[in-house]
Amino acid sequence: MKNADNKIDRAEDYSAATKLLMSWNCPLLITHANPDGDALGCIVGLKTMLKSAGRDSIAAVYEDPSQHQRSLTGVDEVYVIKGKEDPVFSKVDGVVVMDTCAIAQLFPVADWLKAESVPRIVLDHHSTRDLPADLHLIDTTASSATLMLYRWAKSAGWDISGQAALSIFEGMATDTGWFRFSNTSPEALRAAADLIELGVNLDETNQRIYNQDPASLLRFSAMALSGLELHDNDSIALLCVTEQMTKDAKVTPDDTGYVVNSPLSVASVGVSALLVDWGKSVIKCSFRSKGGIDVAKLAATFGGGGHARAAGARIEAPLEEAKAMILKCIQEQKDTTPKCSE
Ligand SMILES: [Mn+2]
Repeated sequence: MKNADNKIDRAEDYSAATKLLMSWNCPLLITHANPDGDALGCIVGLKTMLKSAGRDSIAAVYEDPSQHQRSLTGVDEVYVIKGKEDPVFSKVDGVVVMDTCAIAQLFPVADWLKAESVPRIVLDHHSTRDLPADLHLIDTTASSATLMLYRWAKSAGWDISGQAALSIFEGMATDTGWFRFSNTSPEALRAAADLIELGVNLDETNQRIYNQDPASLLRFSAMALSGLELHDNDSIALLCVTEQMTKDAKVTPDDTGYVVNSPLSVASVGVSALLVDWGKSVIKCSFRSKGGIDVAKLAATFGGGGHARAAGARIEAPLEEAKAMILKCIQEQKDTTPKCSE
């Protein structure tokens, strides 16, 4: 098994991946913990296409999907791996890891992947990579992992209609902020147009994914924002959330992530960090940036990973200590960022 470069997605790489995947009887399709629309779109989309091709596979996550995640197509049917001793590990003969290549994001499957020499394919568009694989499909310029899955499907000749089209579309749309973020490429828009021709209903999909939040999320948001800290002339936003707040607002841990985006709607805010304190001195951090600060670098400082504008990490430290470390790291990175418009 080997580690990967920044771009491995020539036509022959996709054919080799298809050949390897088709040599397995029952692949396990997995993604990062706390999966977003792109992650879930990958595992559900690939499972659907393999099913159409008459092949078995198991698409799996590590926690019961939240209500928000369940608004995505097919997520109700994904298997939930319950810990390191889950019987699924003895059933599968290959693994496809999608939308991540960071071991830290694969808990609780990480230990099994490290211990077993089960063959594996990685399909990813992130720049953080420490998971060795037999075959990597990597394109850090791809707007989403589902766009890479679309390329793979085209190369393999899989049936992309129906639910597969919807899964791939949902992944592409959510990872690009409904085709608004800077990662929206002409290729992503062309693929989206193809998927609409294949039956994706734009308005239905938009209504189903957005503006469907329960009132509890708004209450949680109000709690989280009440503790907002703004530093360095309102350019750095820090939000802290505790387990108790999620209980008081009656939201699930998976529902906590989205508040990190709120501060970015403020003109002066360039970077936003959300720290979720689950007790036992483990702080789950989400970082978002408008582009001036590379939050993938920031997350990597703490053993995490992600993109330049969206990343995450787990820090083992008390909340106040974690907060101070993050603030210091952001300030240090800011100092070395070339100034263009100030
Ligand atoms: Mn993604």
